[in-house]
Amino acid sequence: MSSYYVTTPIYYVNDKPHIGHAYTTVLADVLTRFHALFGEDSYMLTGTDEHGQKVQKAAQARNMPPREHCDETVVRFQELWKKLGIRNNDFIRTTEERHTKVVRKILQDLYDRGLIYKAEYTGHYCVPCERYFTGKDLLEGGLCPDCKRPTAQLMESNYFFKMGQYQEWLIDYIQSHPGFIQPEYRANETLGFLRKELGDLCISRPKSRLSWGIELPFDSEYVCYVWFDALINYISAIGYGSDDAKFGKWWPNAHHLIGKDILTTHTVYWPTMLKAIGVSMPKSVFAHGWWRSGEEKMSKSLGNVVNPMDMIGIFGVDAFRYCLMSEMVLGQDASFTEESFIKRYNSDLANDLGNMLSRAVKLTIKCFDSKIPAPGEYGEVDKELMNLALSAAAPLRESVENMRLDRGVEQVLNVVRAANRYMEKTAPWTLAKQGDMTRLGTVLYTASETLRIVSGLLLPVMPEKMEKLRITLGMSPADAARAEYTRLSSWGLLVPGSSVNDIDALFPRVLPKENAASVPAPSAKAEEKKEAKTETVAVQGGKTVTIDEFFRTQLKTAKVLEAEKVEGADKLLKLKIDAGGETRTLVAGVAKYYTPEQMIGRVIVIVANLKPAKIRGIESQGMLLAAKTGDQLRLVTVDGGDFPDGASVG
Ligand code: ME8
Repeated sequence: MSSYYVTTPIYYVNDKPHIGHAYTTVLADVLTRFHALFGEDSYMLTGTDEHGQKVQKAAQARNMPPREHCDETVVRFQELWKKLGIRNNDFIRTTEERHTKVVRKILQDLYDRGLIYKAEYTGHYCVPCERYFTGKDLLEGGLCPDCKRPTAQLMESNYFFKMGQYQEWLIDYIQSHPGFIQPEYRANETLGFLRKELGDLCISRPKSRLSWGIELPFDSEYVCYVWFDALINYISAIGYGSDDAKFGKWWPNAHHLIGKDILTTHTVYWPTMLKAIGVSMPKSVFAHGWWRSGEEKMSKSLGNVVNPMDMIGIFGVDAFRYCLMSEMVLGQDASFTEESFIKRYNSDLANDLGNMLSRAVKLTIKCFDSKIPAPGEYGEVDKELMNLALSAAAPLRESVENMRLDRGVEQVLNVVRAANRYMEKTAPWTLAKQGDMTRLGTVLYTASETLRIVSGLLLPVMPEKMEKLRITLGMSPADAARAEYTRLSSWGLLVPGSSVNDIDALFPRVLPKENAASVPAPSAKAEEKKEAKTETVAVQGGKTVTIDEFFRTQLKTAKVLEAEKVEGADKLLKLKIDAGGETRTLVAGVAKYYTPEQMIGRVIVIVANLKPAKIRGIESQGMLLAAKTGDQLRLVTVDGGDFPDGASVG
């Protein structure tokens, strides 16, 4: 069995985790689960970077010893990962002995071999980046080339790693290993950096200036530079120098995920360090882009940093994972807005996937006593969907392997959309009405089996929700949680006769903050008008609404149970309707066009989240839709007539 080892950066414990940290970690988890699904032995590492100036300063600000500060802050990361369903195999803290031991061993070895030396140094130091720069690296005004903040000039004795001697080797390695740095343009960025002479790397900090770090084994006056210490986590955690079998198993297939901010450390410092200690290169270093807050950089000073816990509160864990994966094209920057996530959630999950599931399950419950029906003979339309579902796994795999998760997810959603169209074409609700149980069985089986496949393909992204979906389809909990690649390109694995379960909406629609309640109550005058005129929804020329604005209006199907004239108002009918398990009263201005008898039994479309209004002393809980021209009025209904009550329209 081939192996797959993926790492995230280890995060500084100077603050609480934000959406950027959550993104890289969810990405690593999704990749690990996908590779496991493809039959690979997969291993994920994450952790925390606990030494250095940033952490020391954060601890000082809290008036706390750094160790205590780390012990407290690390929990925030660990708890968030648990909450986000991250199944990391290990969590490394750079203050753990298993790590510090390896760092000290490497330092001593390099020192003994003359690859680390002491020298007097004058340079420009950037405190936030914890890096030295030479004068020629600096931007105008002596600013740091990375964070663009002022640097300080420093002169001190320090220890240096002979990084410069590997420059030619590194250029050659990058050029001859095309997949090593990804995306390709990031490799070009590193090669651009390597066009300038590569200096040696200062790997120490005098304790007089910074005491929070790993003491150099050959000079107790110094601690190790935080980056030299941190990068080593990728090998110390998997048994470098202590467990050869473990190290030999994972390291040959190591993949580092990083944000584009830490490209140089991972594609220049780290490879030269590995080269010096005689360890092979990781298979790949993938730098993803930056989440921006709308169009702005996300930063504490701008106060626009997105807290993942808030997003979990709005969307739930799995849908948040889904939105993170589908909203960022890997490698490129992405703009985060709550609206764009809500839009993605409502269209892909609430509408496409959630709706498809509820259509299939509700009819199975109603028409087959909650048992998956056996399919009869498949027709062309069934085979078309079947083939689409069966051929979804391969392109998804290709997209994942090419680090195009957004595209992979979209391909699966396209199958879901095709399944919804299939339901409209085959109209199982009409088959039910006609009592054509054989054909109905085939349609529902085809729909459910398609859902089994797509939910299996989406398990790595939404493990909890997809497991729930699969249990709803009558799969055993063990089967529901287990996705095997071959089972996702095989047909007929749902067992006829197994019991489906009724569930609440898997993905209840999320309304934007300023929504629903803000629909104004009609004034008395407006009420009068309403009596005379049944309202229709129209888009005026030139005045467009966004999809989110549109979906603030909840449209639903409902069945008219009772209808009667409103006393003293010749235009109004009082209706009792079933809006999907709830009975409501509606007052509608349709009496001139429909008799009460004509209304009873009809499936109409209503605005379900309209603020109730009193009309002629009767509380009207919603509004029906109708089309009107001249003196004609027709109800808006659902094609095919007999359609479940309470279905969303949009
Ligand atoms: O750099 N968008 O830790 P760190 C996307 N300790 N990803 C983001 C992001 C954003 N706006 N902000 C942060 C360090 N990230 C070092 C790493 S590794 C040996 C040492 C993610 O806490 C992204 O993965 O500053 C980035 O690389 C990482 O958080 C930086 O986390």
